[in-house]
Amino acid sequence: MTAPRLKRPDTPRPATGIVHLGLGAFFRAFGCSYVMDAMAAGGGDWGIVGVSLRSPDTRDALRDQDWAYRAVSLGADGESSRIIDVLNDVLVAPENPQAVLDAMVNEAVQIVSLTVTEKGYCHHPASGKLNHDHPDIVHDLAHDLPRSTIGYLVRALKARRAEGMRPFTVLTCDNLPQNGQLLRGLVLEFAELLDPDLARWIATEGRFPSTMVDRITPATTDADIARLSDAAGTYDAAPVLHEPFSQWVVEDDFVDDARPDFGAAGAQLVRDVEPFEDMKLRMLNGTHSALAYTGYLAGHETISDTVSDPVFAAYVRALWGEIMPNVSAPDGVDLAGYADALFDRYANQNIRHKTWQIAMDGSQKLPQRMFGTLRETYQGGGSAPMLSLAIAAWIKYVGGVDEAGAPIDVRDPLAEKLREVLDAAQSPADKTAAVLAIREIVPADLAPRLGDPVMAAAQDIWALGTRAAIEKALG
Ligand code: CS2
Repeated sequence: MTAPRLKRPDTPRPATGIVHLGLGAFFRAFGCSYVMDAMAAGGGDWGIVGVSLRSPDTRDALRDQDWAYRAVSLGADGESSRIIDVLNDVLVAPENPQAVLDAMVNEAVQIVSLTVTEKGYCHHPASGKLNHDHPDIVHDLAHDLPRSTIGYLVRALKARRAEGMRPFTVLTCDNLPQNGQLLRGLVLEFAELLDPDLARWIATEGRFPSTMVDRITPATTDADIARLSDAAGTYDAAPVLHEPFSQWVVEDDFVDDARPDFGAAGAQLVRDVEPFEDMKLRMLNGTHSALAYTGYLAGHETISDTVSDPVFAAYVRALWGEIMPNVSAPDGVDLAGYADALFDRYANQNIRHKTWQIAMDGSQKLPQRMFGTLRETYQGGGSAPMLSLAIAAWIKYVGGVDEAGAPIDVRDPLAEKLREVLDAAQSPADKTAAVLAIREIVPADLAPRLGDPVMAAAQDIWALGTRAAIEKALG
């Protein structure tokens, strides 16, 4: 018998106050849940219109449930779930870009939040500047109906200005350093090309708070959907699964101070997010990426499988040993305790977070996850053999062939370019040199310093295999 469809609870629906760009599992497991709690505690009309920038899948799955879905918290010793009902609609941008702009140009919408992943910013990861050659940026400068996130933000702000409206606050929730400031710079660069007066208006009236977001959210599988439907007795076509832990640190700088009561929902509202972001990007995301490449190559499917292997458990501790000396702890945070808590989160066997999922888009992720630590380590006269190994593992991974000779499904906007330079080089040393020479990824000041240690690590990985190379490096 098929289970009946999950129904939206019969509670009053808040009017829309937020448009969210990039409605993936992460925001549905994280931001939607904060907004729901904030409205429960502090009221306000902060219903959300979600926008999928590419595929119609989420819209198609949620439509017959009136946009409600189940969020399941997977603890190490049990799970709990609740229904999230803050979405009022889901739009699919490529199907109807005008509808997305109309939603953003609604005066009741005071916040446009986004989780569009690193590559959604259409910037050069090494410099933080807008990539003027990006096909979507080229398109969006020439057409009124955009394709890129930056295009949507600027065109919508332009229309609001023309209508005499206040701008919305742009609330980025992606794992990028000083994400608000970065996005502000990209939006202003694009606006300047379109209309310098508009750029000036955005610069003075617009607000782009930075945020640090943290909740591990593995992709939902068909098996998860089936299991959860059986357990609940109702069929949810798009549940989200997440760890119990959650942290949101938000710079409290919103247009006209208009925002949900995020504080009542457990978010930290602060003046300066940078120390939190820096700690999280380096200690969590940096080790996540390191474990993703090395773990995948060693045949581990998930992060929890990886850290249950004693070699990798020691490896991640050694990585924190390299990373922590250059992290300044935010007020009241003990970095060693933070690392211990991260280890427990990684070890949670109920979270099946695939190494392959985290390995995606490395060219866009590694700069902010690892390069800052490396630069500061070298400046202090130190060395970083564990991070060098992670970079060598990434180089092996993007070569597209695993240690057993099987192909790897590499997902990265620069996958083709990486594969090309790697196929043209023969030895591990040459392959390393070829990748470190790609300036879009590796800045000129860092490449020469990385050369020797990453080449040495690559030689070990190619000769011994990744796991044995780690054992050797651990000594
Ligand atoms: C992960 C992040 O996929 C990835 O690159 O490192 O999604 C990570 O799980 C989150 O940032 C945790 O907050």
